Amino acid sequence: MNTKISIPWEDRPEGCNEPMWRYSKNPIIGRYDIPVSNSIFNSAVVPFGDGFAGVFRCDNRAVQMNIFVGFSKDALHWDINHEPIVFEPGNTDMIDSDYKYDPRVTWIEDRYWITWCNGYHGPTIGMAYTFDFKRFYQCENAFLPFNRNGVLFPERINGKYAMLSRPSDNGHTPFGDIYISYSPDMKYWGEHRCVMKVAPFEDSAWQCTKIGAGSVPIRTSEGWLMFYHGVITTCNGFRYSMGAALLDLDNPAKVLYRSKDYLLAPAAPYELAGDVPNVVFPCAALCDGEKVAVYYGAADTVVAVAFGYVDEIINYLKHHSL
Ligand code: BMA
Repeated sequence: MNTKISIPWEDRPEGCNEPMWRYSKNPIIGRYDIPVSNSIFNSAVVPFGDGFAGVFRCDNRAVQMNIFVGFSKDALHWDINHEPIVFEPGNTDMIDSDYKYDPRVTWIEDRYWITWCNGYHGPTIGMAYTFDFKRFYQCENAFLPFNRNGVLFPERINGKYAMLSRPSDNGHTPFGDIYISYSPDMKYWGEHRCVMKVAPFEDSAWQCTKIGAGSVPIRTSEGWLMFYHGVITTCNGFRYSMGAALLDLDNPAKVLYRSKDYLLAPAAPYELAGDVPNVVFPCAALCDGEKVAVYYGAADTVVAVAFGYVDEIINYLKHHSL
């Protein structure tokens, strides 16, 4: 956990008893915030220099999905480049990429790593690194197709890099559980283990169709705190909500606690209406050790933020766990 940074924050609104609450000025990024965009959503931010950098999913007006870099002083007001990221070869030959979406970013050891859903004969996990958010080096895809929601841990675990992911299909995937994989070098991944499965409908229906890792896990004294999305299939299609899990620090395949009650579900107008209604899709979290700001895509159209206190969220998980 980074204890020096000043993260975006707004106190809990009066009368609110929820474990997390929305920023009053949501959405922080609008769908047309850059000239080419149809929508800007499911995006990731990290502390960078004396401010913040982000990797944003922007679908253009041909609805081609790509990732763009942006910078901010306060992590709320963003300047997003008008052109998508151009990659150079990293640890392999340049890989085809029919599309790129749903980025995550984390600092590991000496550089920032970006993972995203990469179109290579179907969706799989693309990877790249950058030192400066100016030059980007695309590496081997982590897995075979089909896979989505690849999220790296911010440090090695027992000497190896670790990534969560969600094996899927080539379409809108009516199933999906969260797995963990390990790598000695960020290129070859193995030791795949199941971490969490969907919940039984009768126990926690909001996450009974599929689940996927959301934010880069945050190290706390009690475990890795990770925000994830859970999906229910309704008569109008999928509904995406946000929960959290606390994973064992030494063996993150072991779930200590996991949301039975969701932390945030579509309810605000910008979550209910958009290109895909009823979507809350977390992709990043900024944490100062005490407070957390979670960045999520809303209705596949805009970017929004929700706040909470780490100890309250962990406490809530303990008392509302599956
Ligand atoms: C998933 C991905 C996400 C999207 C979600 C809801 O399969 O495509 O990018 O937010 O569906 O449409």
